[in-house]
Amino acid sequence: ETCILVGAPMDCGKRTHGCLMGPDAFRTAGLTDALQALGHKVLDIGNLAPAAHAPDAPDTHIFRANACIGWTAKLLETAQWAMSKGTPIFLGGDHALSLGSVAGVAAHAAQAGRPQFVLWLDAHADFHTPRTTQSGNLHGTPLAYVTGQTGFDGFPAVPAPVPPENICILGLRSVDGAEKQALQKARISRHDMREIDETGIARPLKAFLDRVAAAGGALHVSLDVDFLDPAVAPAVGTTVPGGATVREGHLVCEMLHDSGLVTSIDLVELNPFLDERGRTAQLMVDLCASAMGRRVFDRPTRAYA
Ligand code: DIR
Ligand code: MN
Ligand code: MN
Ligand code: MN
Repeated sequence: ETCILVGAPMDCGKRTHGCLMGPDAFRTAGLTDALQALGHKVLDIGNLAPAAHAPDAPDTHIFRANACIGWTAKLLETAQWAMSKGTPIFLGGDHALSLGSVAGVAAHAAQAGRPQFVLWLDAHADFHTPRTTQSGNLHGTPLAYVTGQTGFDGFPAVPAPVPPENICILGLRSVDGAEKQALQKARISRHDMREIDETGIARPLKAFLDRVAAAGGALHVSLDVDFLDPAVAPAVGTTVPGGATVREGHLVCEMLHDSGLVTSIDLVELNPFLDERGRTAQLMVDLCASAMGRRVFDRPTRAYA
C-alpha cells in the first residue's frame, strides 16, 4: 500500500496564523519513517500551492475567501489524482483544506461507483455555510460544502456531494447555534463528548464502521487536532477542554486500521508555533501510525476483511 503525503500549508481558513508550518512539523516528527516501518511505501509529493485566485480584501466578514477558493480547486484536483495512486494523507494546514480533499476523494469514489463515507474527529461540527458562520472563518464550513449546501459562491462545484447519512462526527463539545439547528435537521450521525463518556468511544465508531462495510464504502478520516484534549494536544488555535484522551485517539485509529476501510486521511489544524517541543505533531504522527497498522499485539482477525 502506497501512502501519498500531500502537504497543504493552507492558513487562510481562520485568523490565527501558524498552520502553514504543519506539513513540515509532521515530516520533522517522523511521519515517513513511521509509515515505512509499518511496511508501507511512501510518496511525499511535497507542499502544494493554491490555484491562481483573485486577491482578498482585508475587511470582509468571510476571511480570505478567494485564497480558500484557490486552495479548494488545487486540492480537489490533487485528491482525485492521489486516490488513483494510493492512500492520500493530507498534511494540513487548517481544516478548510477538507473542502477540497473530501470533495476530491468523493469525486474519485463516485467514478469508481463506490459510496463515500466520512469520519470527522473534531471538537467542532464544521457545518457552517458562509451565510451562517459567525466567525467568518472557512475552517468551520467543510462539512456543509462537501454535502452540497448552498452559499459557497465562487467555490468549485462539488462533483459528488457526500450524503449526510454517510457522515459521522465524534468528539463534539463546541457547536454554534446555527450549526446545532442544521445538525438536528441533517441525517449526520453525531456523538458529543457526553455520549463518549457514557458509552465509550468504541460503540458509536463500531456502529458507523459496520455501516461503511455493509455499503462497500470508501472511508475518509478527517482528524482535527482539537478532537484531542488540549492537555495532550496544545498546538491548535481553537482548543476546547474536555476532549479525547491519548488512548481514545489511539483506540479510534486502531479500530480504523482493523476495519480495512480507510481510503484517505486528513491531519489538520496543527499549529506548531503553539506547541511545546513538537509534542502535538508527535502525537498526531503516532495516531496516524496506529491508523496505518501500528499495534502492540496482533489481533486474531480483521473486523471487516
Ligand atoms: C467555530 C470554530 N465553530 C467557527 N470552528 C472550528 O469558527 O465556525 N473548527 N475551530 O474546527
Ligand atoms: Mn481508487
Ligand atoms: Mn475542524
Ligand atoms: Mn475543531
